[in-house]
Amino acid sequence: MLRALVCSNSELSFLMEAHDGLSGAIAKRAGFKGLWASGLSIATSLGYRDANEASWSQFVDVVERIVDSTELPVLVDGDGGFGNFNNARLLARKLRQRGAAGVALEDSCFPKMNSFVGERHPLADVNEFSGRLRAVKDTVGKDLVLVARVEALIAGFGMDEALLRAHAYAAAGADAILIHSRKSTADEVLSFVSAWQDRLPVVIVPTKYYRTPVSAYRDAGISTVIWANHSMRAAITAMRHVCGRVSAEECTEAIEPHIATLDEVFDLLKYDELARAEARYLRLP
Ligand code: SPV
Ligand code: MG
Repeated sequence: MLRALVCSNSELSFLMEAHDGLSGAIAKRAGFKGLWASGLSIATSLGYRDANEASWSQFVDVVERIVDSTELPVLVDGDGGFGNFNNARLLARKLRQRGAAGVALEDSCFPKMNSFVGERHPLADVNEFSGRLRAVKDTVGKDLVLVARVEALIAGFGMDEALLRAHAYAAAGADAILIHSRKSTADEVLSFVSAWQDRLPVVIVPTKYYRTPVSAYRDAGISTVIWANHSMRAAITAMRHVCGRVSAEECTEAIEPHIATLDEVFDLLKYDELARAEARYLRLP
């Protein structure tokens, strides 16, 4: 299913960020057909920075909850693979075991830093990173969609370097290329796509260039848009608001109409199914 979403150039697909089972369930209710297990959002929800502070196993545990609670195809942000080719293929195997549908690997060095923090990130050597991709492809290639993420524009190395890397990663077996940009317009992403000429499907993350209408991406033949961190950021705003009011007012009456009811919580997590299962299976003496 993820292959159909990400690897088709004929229709633009959308992946919504999830950072836990709850945000995954909410995205599913909103109609999203696939999810992005965001490294930034998962790290943030665990109280870590997006700098490989969370271990790969902590990360995989969260992915398991997202997959299990939503049963949607999940493209996992695998950062740089948590090390060399061997760490990357181990991560990919574990993600396959937990039911992920795909993994995106970026050409960063371990430990990585979030793409929007700092200016000139060190990039991995092209050949070394291609080896990481090949190792993942050889290990899980039949079962997981492999997205190679090019950080050259983010790191300020320019379009030629981005294209050179995308070609190398395609040759290494990637199923799609994620081209990332920190610009406030989509210009450089769209230039990349026109120079790339549909060689592999292109995935984008319009976090900074959020004003561009998605029709521009459809026209350009982009395959997938990832809304990478919006539920996590929405949660921060909502929780900050509620905590501030409750702290100041020493009372929850005023915020009660503005937060989800308990019935909504029970509905989201399908407590009704549990009640039906109890009626069927629970025979108390
Ligand atoms: C993430 O969601 O963790 C991403 C996208 O990798 S970004 O934060 O833009 O690097
Ligand atoms: Mg990330």
